[in-house]
Amino acid sequence: MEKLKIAIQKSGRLSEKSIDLLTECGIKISNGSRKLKTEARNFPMEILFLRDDDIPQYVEKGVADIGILGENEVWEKDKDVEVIEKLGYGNCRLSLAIPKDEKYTGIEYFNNKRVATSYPKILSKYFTEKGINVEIEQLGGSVEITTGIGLADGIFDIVSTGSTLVMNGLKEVEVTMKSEAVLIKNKDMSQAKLEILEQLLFRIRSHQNGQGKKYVLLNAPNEIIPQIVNLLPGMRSPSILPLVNEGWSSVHSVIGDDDFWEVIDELKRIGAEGILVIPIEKMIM
Ligand code: PRT
Ligand code: ZN
Repeated sequence: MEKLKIAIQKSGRLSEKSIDLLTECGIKISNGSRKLKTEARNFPMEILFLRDDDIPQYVEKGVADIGILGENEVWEKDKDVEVIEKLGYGNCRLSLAIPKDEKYTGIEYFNNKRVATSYPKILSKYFTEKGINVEIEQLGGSVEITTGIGLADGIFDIVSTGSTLVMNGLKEVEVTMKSEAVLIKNKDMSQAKLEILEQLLFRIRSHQNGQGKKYVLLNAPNEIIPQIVNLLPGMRSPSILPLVNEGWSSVHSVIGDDDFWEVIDELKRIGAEGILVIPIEKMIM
């Protein structure tokens, strides 16, 4: 039987979360990331553990069918692969930063300056579009120290909390793009493999649909049900079940994490009782 080959990062920021995602999809992996290659025990999938930089190339050539990596790496490597799904972790931004005491005057600041980065392709495209002429110093890492030692006037790098910049006496002056982990695919996959991929995507989406949401059950006197329905629109609409206690109903619905406490406070205020909140593991749409 055909197996879908997926490449994930061997060791780094995305490794654990990528394994977790597969686990959430019910895919059991035997040997962890110590080997280069392993097989799923209960799903037609083979897992390759690679450096993230190499994943676009492996997927383009079809050595792996699909891969998980940061969007930033996909843009930089610019291989002929297709991004099929954003995965919601590994979030970061690609930013320009300069020494904190420099006065920033806007993007023209960078005209005829030297900028150090590990993302030369993305950066040169960015400045070309802006019509700014810069000299790019391409480095494999530790880009943030280059202004201090006189190698560059500014840097272009990945930022998440911003503390690395601060620690190195830099300030972020432009956020050029946002990135997160994505799933990429080879453009020429067999029908059998595409079918396995569909199955995987269905599981990933069901897991993601449940993220950031809670299941809510509560009891309420019938006369306030219209108000509750307004507060809890749910997936389609809430379920309402009569209670043995005459004139009362039980309401079941889904609520988002974002406005969770406001909605709960409002439900209590209008007279809902026995409110139960339950985490959602998967949500099949
Ligand atoms: O060995 P391999 O080549 O596989 O790994 P790598 O060292 O190239 O990548 P890794 O594991 O560092 O990152 C993998 C992916 O995680 C990146 O391609 C991004 O998509 C994503 N990601 C998310 C990050 C960060 N957040 C991040 N903060 N990648 C790197 N950083 C670094 C950044 O380069 C800088 O040095 O963290 C520092 C900044 O962090 P803050 O929090 O101080 O701002
Ligand atoms: Zn890398």
